[in-house]
Amino acid sequence: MPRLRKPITGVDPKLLIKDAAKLLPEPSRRRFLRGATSLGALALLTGCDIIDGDTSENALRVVSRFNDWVQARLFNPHTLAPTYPESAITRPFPFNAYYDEDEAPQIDGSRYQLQIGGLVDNKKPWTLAELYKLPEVSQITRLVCVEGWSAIGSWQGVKLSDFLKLIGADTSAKYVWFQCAEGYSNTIDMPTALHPQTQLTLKFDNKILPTAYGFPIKIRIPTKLGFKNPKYVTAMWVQNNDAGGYWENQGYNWFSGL
Ligand SMILES: Nc1nc2c(c(=O)[nH]1)N[C@H]1C(S)=C(S)[C@@H](COP(=O)(O)O)O[C@H]1N2
Ligand SMILES: [Mo]
Repeated sequence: MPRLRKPITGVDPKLLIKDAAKLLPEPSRRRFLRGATSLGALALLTGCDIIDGDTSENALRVVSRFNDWVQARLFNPHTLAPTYPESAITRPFPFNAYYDEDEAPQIDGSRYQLQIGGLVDNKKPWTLAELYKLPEVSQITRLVCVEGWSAIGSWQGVKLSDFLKLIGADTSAKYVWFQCAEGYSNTIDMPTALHPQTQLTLKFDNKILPTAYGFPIKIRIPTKLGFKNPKYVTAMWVQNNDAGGYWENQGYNWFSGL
């Protein structure tokens, strides 16, 4: 798979550190930036020595990992993403993927089954008929894409935390991994999976999810960037190892919180 992020020559690691420090609350920020200790601290926190990295791409990766580390610790599982009135919904809602809309996977809903695996008591696969019977929650929230656009949409489905409880998932596990029909994937941390707004989405705008927006299942996470919201989901695994994801593996920040 081709790497997307090319090495950036002439990037000053000191500036990168300043950038990373912006995420830190005071007084840790000032302490972190004081003197030559930052490089050492960064190495300590990320378990990676920035000085050993001879390319600036390496430096970027270290800072990115550091950002993930800080963001995961600043994430408040009780802070809700903003919600909007129906009049604010973006119409038409944009489609986005790493391919054109006419290449989006076409899934036969009558034969579809959501596969369940990993640290879960009941690994029985779920048909759509079964999923549509579960209690429905709704949200009108903003999807923010890393490419520089955002849009407000209306999504309905099952609260992911309820679904995880229903299948007897071990919620002390570290991650939930999602596999998609066309090969896309995402791993999310358990606190995000259990966040009250994280949704196993079956509908857009109160209608069965159209192909463009991920039929039959999208995982809607309004506290994360769009690329951490997998569409065309075919499998969900509860596990302790980080299986990465399509863009995460190409250098995008793993946490990518909003
Ligand atoms: N399976 C799959 N899920 C995906 C993607 C993809 O390419 N494949 N793209 C992601 C990105 S980058 C964005 S911004 C959102 C777009 O969702 P939308 O088409 O509903 O606007 O889907 C995310 N989920
Ligand atoms: Mo995106």
